[in-house]
Formats: sequence, structure tokens, C-alpha cells
Amino acid sequence: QRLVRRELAEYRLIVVSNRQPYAFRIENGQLVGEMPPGGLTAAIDPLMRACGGTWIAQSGGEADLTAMDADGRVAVPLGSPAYNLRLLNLTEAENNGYYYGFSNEGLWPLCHIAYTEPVFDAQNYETYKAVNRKFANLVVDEIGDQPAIVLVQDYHLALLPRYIRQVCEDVIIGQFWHIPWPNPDILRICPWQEEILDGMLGNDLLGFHLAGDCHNFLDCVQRNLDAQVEPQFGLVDYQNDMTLVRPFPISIDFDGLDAEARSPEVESEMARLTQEFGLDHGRILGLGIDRQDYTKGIPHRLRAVERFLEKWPEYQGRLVFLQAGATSRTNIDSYMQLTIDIESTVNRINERFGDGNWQPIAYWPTSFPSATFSALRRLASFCAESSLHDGMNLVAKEYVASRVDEDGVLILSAFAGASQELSSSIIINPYATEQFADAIHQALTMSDEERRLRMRHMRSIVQENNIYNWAGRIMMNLMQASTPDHARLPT
Ligand code: GDG
Repeated sequence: QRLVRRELAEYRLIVVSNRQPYAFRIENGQLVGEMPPGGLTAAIDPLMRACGGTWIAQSGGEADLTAMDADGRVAVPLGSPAYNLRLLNLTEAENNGYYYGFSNEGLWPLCHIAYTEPVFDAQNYETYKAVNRKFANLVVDEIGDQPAIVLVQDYHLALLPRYIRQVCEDVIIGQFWHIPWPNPDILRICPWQEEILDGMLGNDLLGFHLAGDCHNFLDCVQRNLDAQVEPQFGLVDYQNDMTLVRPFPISIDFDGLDAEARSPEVESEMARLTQEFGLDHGRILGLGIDRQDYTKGIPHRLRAVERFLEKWPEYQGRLVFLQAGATSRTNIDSYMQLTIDIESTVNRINERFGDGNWQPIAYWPTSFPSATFSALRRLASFCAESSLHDGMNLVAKEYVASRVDEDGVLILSAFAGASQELSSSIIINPYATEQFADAIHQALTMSDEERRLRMRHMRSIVQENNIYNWAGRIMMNLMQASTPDHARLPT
């Protein structure tokens, strides 16, 4: 690791993501910039602070315009700058075509098996290409003539590695893809599959969450491009360039979340919420937290709670299931429809079982301070994450990290990447309502000892493979991938 750090110091570090890590606002006429909580920023910001360099991203709110200079640069953290943000202003039309259109109506459903049809609109794809080019121009400008490492985040920027490589042959480029990768039969639905694959093979290192995603990607390359693929090494040789394809299961800041869960602020939130839910009067809390997305299986989860109450009526009047988390991508039809489905399911279940004193489902479709989420995780007897398909699912890992009392049961979909590490959860198939309802019953009747054993096991796994470990492994593999004979180096 020391060697990697020393080698890193010789390079200019450039991170590129769609969203920028800081939220700026004007308070009493003063510019304030805070980092909203989030694992990715928590991992990459310390790296940037240590190495310096530039983080390139789309500009967000109004205050970004005040913060940045004519070139879009802001030195952060404000007051004691360690690196630069370089923000790209996109028009509404650009954002609609690139972000909502091709990224989230096309690639997102293509990569997730959730039976939502991808929309591949040629105009949106043109805009996606144009915006990826704009990002590439900023990256190339930042590189100048120095040796550089570029770390690209996610599916919004699939073409960026190739666009950079066309100008800067020697730069080291790595990309982490935060969502699953489909098999070749599904990828065929995308009319521009070869271009997307070609774009991603501009990388020296390409990371996915799971080995299965890597295999799918290699199969797609083999099927579509004139490339030599060596699956046993995770290597692609294409147009005289090598790309190393590796799994890096993402994680969370375990120690940070553990410490927060023990804080006085969270303790007082717990006291407030205990009263609010009547947990001091024998009520039991079940919890689901999600950015509202059709891949998360929220209606499936609610139907399982309904079946549970039907099967074990003694829990009527006692169990409250809270579904929390803000709506997202709300101007896309499938997301609007999801919100309507969730609301009508919540209302139907509450009308069916609820009375003046008790409603089985609490529905909080907004964001909350992290102390509130942490307190909810500590209080919930079980947390149910029922994704129809999910690259990883950080909520599952956050629940585990918050359970400093080693109590609580995690019910987790087999189709979430996290289920591969968190094998001591109760693994469910979200489509199998009966089995899911039984899992809720199992969670609520499990012995103290079994709960503790399972939770202790999951905590040790997440503590070990934390977000810093994830970022470190990516950087080490990136240095390895950039050496000419990387195929023969041990990992
Ligand atoms: C993508 C992949 C992969 C949720 N609602 C609110 C809120 N959250 C927080 C959670 C968690 C994060 O957002 C969501 O992370 P997930 O991993 O669960 O899901 P995606 O957003 O779909 O993330 C996923 C991830 O990238 C990382 O690679 O694991 O598979 O789909 O931290 O706690 N936070 C706030 N308000 C909310 O309403 N503040």
C-alpha cells in the first residue's frame, strides 16, 4: 500500500462523476459548502484531500454558480482547500437527454432485471454522447501534459473513457460501474451496444460489484467486438490495449456509522421515535429505507407485510412497518407510476387492517437527517430490503453497521449484490410473497442467541470490507492495470 501511495504521488488525480460531492448554499450572505452523507463521497474525498487534484462533475444548485470561477472551478473544502472541483453547467435539454433520457430511461432499466422496458431514443443518445464529450474536454484540459490517473464513476459516463483515450494515450483510466451488467441477450436491446462496450474499453481498469457482472461484461465483449478475452484473468485485449475487468463489492464507512449510532444525538432521536411508534407500549417496528425506485421491490415488500398480518393476526395492532426514503427521478413516467402504486398499496393495507389507534404501514416518502435514519435502524426489529435487482444495496450494510447492540434481523433479497456477503441475513425472493411473509415471522420469532450470532457475523464482514478498503483496492488494481505486463501480476 505504501508503494501505491508513493507511486500515486507522481500522478495528477482526476475523479469524474455526474454529481458533485459538495452541496453549496448561501447563509447570511456567506457561501457554505457541506458534504451530504454518502459512502462514495466519504471514500473519495479523503483520497482527494491527500493527493490533491480535481473532481469534475455536473453543477447542481444555484449556489454552485456563486461558488465557481469563470472556468467552473471551486477550491474545496472552503476555507482550507485541498483540491479543486470543476463543475460543468448543463442546459435543461442536455440534462433531459443525457441524465433522465439515455442514462435513466435507457441504461438503468437495461442493466436491471425489473421488467421495466428500456427506452432508447436516438436524440437522447446524441445528447448523451455530446455531454460525455463535454466531460472529456474538461478532463483533457485538466490533464494538460502531466501523468494522470482518471477515476470515472458510473453509467452516466460510459463513453468518456474512450473519448479521453482518443486524446491522451498514456493516461491511466479506471471506471467503477455502480449497477449490474446484463448478459449479451439483454444488452442486444441497446441499439448502440458496440459503441458502449468500445467506450468502456477505453479504461485500463473496469470495476463492477460482483464477479457475475464481470463475466456478463466479458461475454458481451466476446460476442460483439473483435477482441481477445481471457475470462480467467478478467482481461480484454482490444485494439492493442488491455482492460482489466474486476469485481469490487462496494461498502460503507462502517466505523463512522457505528460511531454515529452510539452518539447522544441518535440516542435522543431514539427516545423520540420510541414514543412516536409506541415501541414503549409493546409495538414492534419493521423498516424499509430506499430511494424510491422500481428496482427496490417496495410494492412486493408491502404485499409481504400484508400477507404476514393475514397469516399471523396476533401481530395486528402490534407491528408497524415504516417505509421511508425520498422519491427520485420523478419526471420519468415509470417512477411516477411507482409512487402511485406504493400509495395505493399503503392505503389499501391500512384501510384493510388499521383502526383509529393503529395503522400497519407508516409511509414517509421524504429524506431525513442521518441521525433519524440511524435511530430508525437501531429501533427496527427487522429491516427488509427486497430489491428485484440491485448492484449492491448499501441500506442493508448500513442497517448492520448501526446495530451496535448486535440485535435486529436483516431480511435481504437474493437479487441484491449485498446478499453474497451478508449470507447471515434471511435471504428471500421478493416475488415469492408467501416465503417473504414467512421470513418476517422468522425474524420476529428468532431466538436472541441466533439474532446475535447472525448480526455479529454480518458486522464483522462489513467492518472488514469497508468503503476505505474498497477505494484502496481499486487504486491498487489501477496501478497494477497501468503496468504493461499486468496480466501476469498477482492481485
Ligand atoms: C446505486 C446502486 C449500489 C436512501 N433514501 C434516502 C437516503 N438513502 C441513502 C441510503 C443509502 C443510499 O441512499 C442508497 O444506496 P443504495 O445502495 O441502497 O441504492 P442506489 O441509490 O440505487 O445506489 C446500488 C450503490 O449505487 C453504490 O454503488 O449499492 O446497488 O443502485 O446510503 O441510506 N439518504 C437520504 N435521504 C433519503 O431519502 N439522505
